[in-house]
Amino acid sequence: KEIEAELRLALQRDELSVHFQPLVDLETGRIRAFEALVRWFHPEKGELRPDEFIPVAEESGAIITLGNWITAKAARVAAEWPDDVTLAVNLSPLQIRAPGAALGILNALREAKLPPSRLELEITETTLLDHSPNTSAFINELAGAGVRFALDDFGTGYSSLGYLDRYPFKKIKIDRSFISGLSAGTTSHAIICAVAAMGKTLGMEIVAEGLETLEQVQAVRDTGCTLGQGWYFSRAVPDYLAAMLLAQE
Ligand code: G
Ligand code: G
Ligand code: G
Ligand code: MN
Ligand code: NA
Repeated sequence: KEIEAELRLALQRDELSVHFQPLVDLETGRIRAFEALVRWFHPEKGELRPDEFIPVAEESGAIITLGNWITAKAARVAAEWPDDVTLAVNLSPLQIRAPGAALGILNALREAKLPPSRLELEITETTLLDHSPNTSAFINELAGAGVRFALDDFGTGYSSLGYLDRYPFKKIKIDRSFISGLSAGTTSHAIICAVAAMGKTLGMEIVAEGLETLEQVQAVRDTGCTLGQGWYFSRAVPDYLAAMLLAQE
């Protein structure tokens, strides 16, 4: 309750910001996308992570306002990037099921002058579990407008392959829990190989998340993952640093 009221104030007081973490092409080393990750700089509590306030915002329904704000803010930043750099935004289950959700996102894109084809929405397996008709309507409406979809945190939920058939995912993001235990001969290694091979057959990009070391980068590249994300390349950084990373390319 308290944090809910504070969150509303925080939006007014401009305490929230959006940071950006690069997704790097494992062949060329070039930045292909940035994932928007929200941050809250609380005046007393310091930096609050999304895990601490996104669930609260979901319970109270504030996630709709917050989510639209994040998308709008990130889209204005991304509109300044080169045309071939994609913006990835995370979506909560509630955001997708809310009436008018798709329209809210399309409005944010229009105001930011970001073409829908440059937005990619990250959805987790857990979000899809509800089989809500609103969820399919949301995905189909935005996909029809050119927005792309990524299946986030893959491997941590039910990992139903039916989702890949039912929804137009262009990308699978392998959860970072598979990376931490990665070395040849492990189950994690075999799983990443299998997912990468499936992605290739289906024409999908496969992202390895949570890459922290050069060894991990080389290992996932050898398995056939096409993109990498993690602290090895960069943490999530403010918009001006993201622009600097792009300028160095
Ligand atoms: O950065 P990290 O601590 O940055 O993020 C923690 C979790 O919060 C991740 O699961 C991430 O998907 C989620 N998250 C980060 N930013 C957003 C956002 O803007 N919207 C939603 N719905 N989730 C977010
Ligand atoms: O759930 P999702 O994948 O959307 O959230 C991304 C989360 O992963 C964020 O909390 C982000 O800060 C975190 N993250 C990004 N790169 C790394 C990494 O290399 N190592 C670890 N431990 N966490 C990471
Ligand atoms: O040095 P710094 O902490 O800013 O960089 C963090 C990581 O980001 C380093 O691992 C570095 O290799 C990576 N990095 C810095 N600039 C670029 C860039 O222009 N392109 C890519 N792909 N990676 C970069
Ligand atoms: Mn994500
Ligand atoms: Na993820």
